[in-house]
Amino acid sequence: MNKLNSILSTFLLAMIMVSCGSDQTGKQSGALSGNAAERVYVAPGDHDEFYGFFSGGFSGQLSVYGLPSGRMLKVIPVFSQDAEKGYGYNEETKPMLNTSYGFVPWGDLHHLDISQTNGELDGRWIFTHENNTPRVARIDLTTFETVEILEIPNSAGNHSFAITENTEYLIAGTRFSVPSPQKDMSIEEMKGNFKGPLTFVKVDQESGGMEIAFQVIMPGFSFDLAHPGRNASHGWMFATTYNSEEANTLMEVNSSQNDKDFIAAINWKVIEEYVANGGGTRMTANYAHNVLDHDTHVATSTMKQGILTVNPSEIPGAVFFMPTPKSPHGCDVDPTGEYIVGSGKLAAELTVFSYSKMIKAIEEKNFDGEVYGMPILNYDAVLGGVVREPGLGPLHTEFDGKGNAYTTFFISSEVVKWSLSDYQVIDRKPTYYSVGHLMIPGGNSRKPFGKYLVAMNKITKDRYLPTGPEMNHSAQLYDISGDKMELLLDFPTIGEPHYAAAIPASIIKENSKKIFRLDENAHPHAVKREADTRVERKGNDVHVYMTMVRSHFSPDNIEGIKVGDNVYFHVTNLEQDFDVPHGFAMLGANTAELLVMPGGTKTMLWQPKREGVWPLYCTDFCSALHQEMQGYVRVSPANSNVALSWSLDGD
Ligand code: RUQ
Ligand code: CUA
Repeated sequence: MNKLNSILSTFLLAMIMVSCGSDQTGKQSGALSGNAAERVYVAPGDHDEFYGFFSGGFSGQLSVYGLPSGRMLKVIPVFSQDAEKGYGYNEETKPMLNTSYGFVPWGDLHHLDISQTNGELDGRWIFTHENNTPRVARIDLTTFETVEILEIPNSAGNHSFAITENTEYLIAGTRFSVPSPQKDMSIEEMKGNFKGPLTFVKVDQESGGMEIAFQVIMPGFSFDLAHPGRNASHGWMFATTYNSEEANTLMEVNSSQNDKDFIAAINWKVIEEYVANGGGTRMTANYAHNVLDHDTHVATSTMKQGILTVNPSEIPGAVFFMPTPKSPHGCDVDPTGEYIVGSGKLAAELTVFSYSKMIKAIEEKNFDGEVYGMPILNYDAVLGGVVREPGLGPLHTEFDGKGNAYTTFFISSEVVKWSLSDYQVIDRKPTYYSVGHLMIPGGNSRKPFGKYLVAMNKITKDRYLPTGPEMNHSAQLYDISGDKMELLLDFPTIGEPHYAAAIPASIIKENSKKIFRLDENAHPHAVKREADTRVERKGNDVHVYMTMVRSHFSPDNIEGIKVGDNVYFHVTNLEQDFDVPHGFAMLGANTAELLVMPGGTKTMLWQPKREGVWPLYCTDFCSALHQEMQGYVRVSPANSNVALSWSLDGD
């Protein structure tokens, strides 16, 4: 019970720190210098310097903020339905949320990263993942749309996630070890029988398309965070584990028994070669691969079968374990690729491993036993150094590219700046309150843009006007261009931002698509001019081929629909300039509106329940006569013989 006591007192301390913090607003403590407002002010009409992409956590979405202003620019729906945009409601995008469990309308988005070339942000795509139904997703940064979602089979919860420095692979590691493949067995027999698969997803360098390359069947630990090697350490992947105890109950105590868990160092190049030479075993698997077609803008979901698995204990040189104190969470690699920071959540020191020492220890076989047939490296041989008394409850570290690291401390609620050259603490600033992740634009690449740091806090408390029992989480922007960090701004976020990534606006702004040509719309139900609009009946299915343009629908009067019909409205927006969507809402529909982007087509299924005359209208204010953008559908009894007809202004 000693362990439990120490954990309880840690939390007690955390609560005290939080409540102490509540009467320091950050202003009184001098954290705000006189011209802070000026430094985050982006004048009306001016653009922000950075795009910031923030994980929406349990909202399942990704949000886009401008930095330094903290202005929210957009929510990009990824793993959850979004009624505002019709994502996951309209017929075109429903397949995006298909899985081997059927349609899953919600997801828990955790980490994300921007694609890289030679270890630098290239701004082509964002990749992200989901913690509940294991999935990874790709967002195209020319259109800011989710274009691909790939389910990860034989995994359970995906928490560790990383992209290699040329976007060769995404790694998605399981947080919950499970029987692999899944089967009915006693939970008590977990130890030694559950597995912790790490999935390597290959990314096509041209199209960005994702495909599972192989799954490394690791021991049944919880894989928490992962980061790729870079420069010299490119070809390696580092992932923290907790629960090396392989406990299955009262985890807050039972998975904190070992003094050290591990950072797993995985040489994926060795595994890649093993696989290329015919290594590995096929395992049954059933998983969905959902792709939004570039030309039709219609998503398809394909069920795939079988994956290649490898047993790392059979591949010499593939996996080594570095003992890491006290249930490590973050695992962060600096821009040079030499330092690997392991944040033991319950540790008094911050542990930093050296990549070159790791290689030497491997060459000299400086081992300290093994785990399921894979070597444990001698702790002292791989240790680069420790940061002493850095704070309480370290979680994550980012880098400024000038030799400094910044680590968040959840329990003592602060960001601490320290030097990679001598492990000395340089500065510390409080966060309000209880920070989880932090982000420096490019801070997870070879080339950070070390001007700002954003802390993402778990507790908001008194930072904003109270809004009922819950408040949005808070993000805080610090200026890190000088020796000391300076707090400049607070802004609320959507859901829980587990991580964020930011990039200079100049890298992606010019590539943002502005013209959406109608003649490039290859949707099978698109109509490109009003003369072609029509209504067709096939038994109980009625297809309405409709157009929208400022400010009317064609047709806008339809008769001959009957109770019990399945009415498919295929609505094409004839506008081609960006920022001119039209909406489509139908009284009595059991789904969300359509929000049809310029040049695009979307489909709503409406099953009229009652006879009558029912209105439809545009939901998005599109012109001075937006309010006039409306129409009627007449619904007759199931046995009526009202002829099918449609018109616009009597034609
Ligand atoms: S986690 S607060 Cu989901 Cu990234 Cu560390
Ligand atoms: Cu179209 Cu409002």
